[in-house]
Amino acid sequence: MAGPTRAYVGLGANLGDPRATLGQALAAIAALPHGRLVATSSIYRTAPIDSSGPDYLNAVAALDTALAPAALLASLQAIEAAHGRERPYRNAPRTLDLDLLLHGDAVVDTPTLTLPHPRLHQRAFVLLPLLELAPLLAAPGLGPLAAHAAAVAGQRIERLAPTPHDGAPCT
Ligand code: PH2
Ligand code: MG
Ligand code: MG
Repeated sequence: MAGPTRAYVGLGANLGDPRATLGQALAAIAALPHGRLVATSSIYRTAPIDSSGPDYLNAVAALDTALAPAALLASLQAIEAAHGRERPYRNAPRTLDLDLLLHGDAVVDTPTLTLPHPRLHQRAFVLLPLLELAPLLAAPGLGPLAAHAAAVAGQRIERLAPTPHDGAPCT
């Protein structure tokens, strides 16, 4: 049987208490069945892109999972819902957004899931935390992700110092 697959999840929040929410979301991801949380990026403060409201806090998590992409997406959406995520309109400010960015080398194009995430290389708030975790990472159709960093250099993003409450429950 094939081993687990390395997947990357983008986390974002700009309503409520984003830092607390991201911490709780990472704990919920770490508790998902059939896998383990491998690493979490720093938390970044970022300007809203095609969105409104306060600055976002963003981060990326790496996990090894035996869940198929659709099952992992459903698990992430359940965590979003548990944090009061509402979807009044596209790119509305949100209490918690969990985006499946990559699932190994999977290429998926269905109405509910596109892999790699179609905008991951265009958004500093995804690309830079991802490169912090995996500087040499390449993605299907995109090649080495570091090659895309120059194109997002104009987007405002600030890496925040860890607080005592941050903690990557990694083993
Ligand atoms: N998410 C969006 C739209 N715009 N901007 C920032 N800075 N961070 C996000 O997570 C974000 C966004 C849609 O999911
Ligand atoms: Mg998103
Ligand atoms: Mg989303």
